[in-house]
Amino acid sequence: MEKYYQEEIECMEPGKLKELQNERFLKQVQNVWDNVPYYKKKMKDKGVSPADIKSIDDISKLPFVTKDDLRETYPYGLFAKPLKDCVRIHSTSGTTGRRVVAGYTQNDIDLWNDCTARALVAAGASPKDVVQVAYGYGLFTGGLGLDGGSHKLGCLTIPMSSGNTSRQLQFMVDLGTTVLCCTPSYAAYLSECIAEQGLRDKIKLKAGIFGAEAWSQEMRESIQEGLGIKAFDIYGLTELTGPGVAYECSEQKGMHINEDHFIVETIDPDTLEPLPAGSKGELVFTSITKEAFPLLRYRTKDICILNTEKCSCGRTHIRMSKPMGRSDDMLIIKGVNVFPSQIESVLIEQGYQPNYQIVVDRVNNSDTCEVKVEMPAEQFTGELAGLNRMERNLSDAIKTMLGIKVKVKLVAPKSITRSEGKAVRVIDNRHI
Ligand code: DLL
Repeated sequence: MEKYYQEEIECMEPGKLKELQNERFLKQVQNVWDNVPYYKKKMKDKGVSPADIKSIDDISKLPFVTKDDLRETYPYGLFAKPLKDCVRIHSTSGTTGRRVVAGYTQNDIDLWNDCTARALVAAGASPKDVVQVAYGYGLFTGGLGLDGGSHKLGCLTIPMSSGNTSRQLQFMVDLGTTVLCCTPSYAAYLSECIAEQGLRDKIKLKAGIFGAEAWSQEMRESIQEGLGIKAFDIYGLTELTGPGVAYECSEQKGMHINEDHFIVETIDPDTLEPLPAGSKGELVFTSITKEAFPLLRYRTKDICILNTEKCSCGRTHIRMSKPMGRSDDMLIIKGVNVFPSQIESVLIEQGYQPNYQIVVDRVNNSDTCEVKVEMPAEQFTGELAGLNRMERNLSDAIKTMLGIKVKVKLVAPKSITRSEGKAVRVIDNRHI
């Protein structure tokens, strides 16, 4: 287990870490120049070659890579290794355009598993734990990602995948699951079912590792209370391996980025200029150990704040805040920027469960926004008429948070479809 709390790496003095990053970074730049013609061309187009890159301080001379580059080079155009050296593919669940295909060598998988094992250790797991992996297995990276870390750490791993909620609960009780890994929205649903079925005293859960979608601090508190656990955030994306790019420690104050594998920057998404730590910006990552599918300066579209302060857990790796949503997910309603997680915070603060859907439309050239929210089951009398005051109160609270008026519609408990993976919170009819 000590091996996966890699003190010599995770608590490395910043100067030494930079040395390690430098060495890996320079090797990676040369690697993509030599082995990925698309990169070589992109670098040449920007008038830069490996000779111009002397250290990480020159990183901003390199061109960015965006999802468009990945689509253009689909499926293998950014691979730096021949296919005979690759052992796995994962792919994004992207709904528009071509899917993104990421490749892994065996070494890539081993290092990725180290990253998720670190996340498990940071959440308090040890080989004594029973880890139920309820992220989807398959092309999505969640299932196999946490599964790999759990195996590495030596935990008893239950490879459930997502869905089949009654079997999830049965195994959780019968097999004595202590650590649950799934999306926060599925964790909230499991918590709801556990309460309904009176299973709270029969479960042995102590921690959950939840990520893959935005979730608010209020939602964390609600899950922690419902399941009687500590709920830890985990971040990652397919393009960079999957879960485990960053993870929370016992302090639960931001996610430590695995900086020995990823160099992080934040940029202003409009000017593309690098921003200092502490400013809100788009996350950009450079993978310095990936062999099959290395990405330099990949623009994630995730908006967040970096924190360089030393963490009381002892880890020195920089921390990222919870992403405030993807710039992709950000809605512009009546000219105002709105992230679904802001609405979620208000709902939970007002005593509702995070079961909601935001429907945006355009009527007579003007945006409309309706937030459907489930009535708390204990207050529901079977009658939806006459709830105007509750709806108005909620609408006022949302207006205080966002500055715009939205229509709130209370709906019957359980009428909004539950998610077993990433929840669909927004239906935007303006683009149909
Ligand atoms: O969601 C990988 C993952 C699996 C992460 C399991 C954590 C746990 P993708 O499907 O490629 O990969 O989606 C990546 O999901 O750019 C973020 O916008 C969002 N995301 C991931 N983790 C978080 C998180 C996986 N903890 C995209 N909080 C990313 C908020 C997250 N958003």
